[in-house]
Amino acid sequence: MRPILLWETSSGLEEGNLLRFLRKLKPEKTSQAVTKTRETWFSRVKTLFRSAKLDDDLWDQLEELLISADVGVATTEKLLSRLKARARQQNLATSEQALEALKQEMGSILTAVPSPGLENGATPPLVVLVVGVNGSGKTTSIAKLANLYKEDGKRVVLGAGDTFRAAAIEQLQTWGGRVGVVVIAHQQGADPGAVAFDTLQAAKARSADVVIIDTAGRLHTKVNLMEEVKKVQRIVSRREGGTQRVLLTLDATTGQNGLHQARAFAEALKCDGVFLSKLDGTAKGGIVLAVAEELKLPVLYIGTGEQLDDIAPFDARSFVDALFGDDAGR
Ligand SMILES: Nc1nc2c(ncn2[C@@H]2O[C@H](COP(=O)(O)OP(=O)(O)OP(=O)(O)O)[C@@H](O)[C@H]2O)c(=O)[nH]1
Ligand SMILES: [Mg+2]
Repeated sequence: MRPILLWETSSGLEEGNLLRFLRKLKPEKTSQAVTKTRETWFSRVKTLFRSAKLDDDLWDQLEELLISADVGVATTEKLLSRLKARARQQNLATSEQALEALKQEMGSILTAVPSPGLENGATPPLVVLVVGVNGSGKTTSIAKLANLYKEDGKRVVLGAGDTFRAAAIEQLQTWGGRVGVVVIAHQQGADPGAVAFDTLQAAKARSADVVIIDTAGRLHTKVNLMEEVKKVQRIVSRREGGTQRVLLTLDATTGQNGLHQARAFAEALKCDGVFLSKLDGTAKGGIVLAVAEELKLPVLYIGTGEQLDDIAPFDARSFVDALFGDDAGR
């Protein structure tokens, strides 16, 4: 028997409401979110290519601009060496051609990481455990996702797994009330594993389609707290049926330091993708390239503000176009 897919894949099956909805949302949200990055860095990249000859000086200036946009040293080196090789092999004569090649190379870094997405091919319930350092945007991003799914007609249950921080439970309950979804919670100080377990039970009783579990923010260096979140993951993964995913939130404004912390999470837990929050708050959106290249994790969603609908699914093409301002009029 064919499994019931929560959302249809793109393999010729009928497109679900969610995908249609997301596609509608996508370009302008992405474009707004990278306004600062575009104005600060990538317009300078464009100007550089417009005014300079294809020589070592251009490559040096490009390197500087990419590193200052938080693309990261390793990813910048890789981009430059691929670009230079291409310029040689394809005899690129003009800087316009080189700029086009740069965009293509950026696109290929972003699409090199396999990205099944959270939803594609998932069998209900889709259980998403959200992890990340303190203040990285976990709870807000959960509310945004819950809202998306709810608008798509899915039954959503949230689990208040951050039992550590004072007011964390109320924060999720407030969001849950605003979105109109059930929040399963224990008292502050309770075992987060028990909250996860109860949330899964409640989701089963309610035939939920989507379960999203919040966790306490933690520093990657705190071994006992990392063990605690691993335990929650084990409880989630023991659930029979459904699809379990781990979503890592990363605050785009924290740059290379955030990337370093995220790497530790990715090593400790098997993460399925990144929710890159606060992309609207940084001029250094180049971090997206470093996430793909250095963490080898797909960026699945971006946070574009503090409100419920400030979310966009990540799409490499829209992102690169938005960075270079090539998406006008879409
Ligand atoms: N501008 C902007 N602000 C965001 C975004 N996502 C979250 N925030 C803000 O970032 C702050 C922290 O967000 P939370 O969702 O509480 O982060 P958290 O990871 O749950 O924090 P802890 O539970 O303390 O670990 C809040 O003030 C949010 O409004 C975003 O995409 N853009
Ligand atoms: Mg939180």
